[in-house]
Amino acid sequence: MSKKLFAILGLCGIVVILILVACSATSTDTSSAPNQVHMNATNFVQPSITIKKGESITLIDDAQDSHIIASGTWENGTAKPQDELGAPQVQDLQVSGSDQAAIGPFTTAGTFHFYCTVHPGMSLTVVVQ
Ligand SMILES: [Cu+2]
Repeated sequence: MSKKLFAILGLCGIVVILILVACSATSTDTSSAPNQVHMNATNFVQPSITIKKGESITLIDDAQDSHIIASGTWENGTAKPQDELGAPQVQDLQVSGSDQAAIGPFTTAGTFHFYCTVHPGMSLTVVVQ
């Protein structure tokens, strides 16, 4: 009798664990929005990101310092503003400390460049596939 009871309790435990695992997996999926690029005080945390056609990117400022993003890149310490055909044209997109901003959607496949006008060398390459 008590063995049966233990078996039933054990099965219930397994079912509960399976439900918890399934729920946590689902909530992880929804909480991690895709195409995030984090920024620290002076730079993009990653130099490039690859996305699919039609998607946007979200810039997230983890520091207190503001960034001003524009189309173009840094070349040997010199800012090179450049609007690229097929890319969203960004001019003076300000991202304040602990804030975020989106760029996109990117509707054309290609390789596009953005930079921060405040911080020399702060460049981001977006590859759209
Ligand atoms: Cu910056």
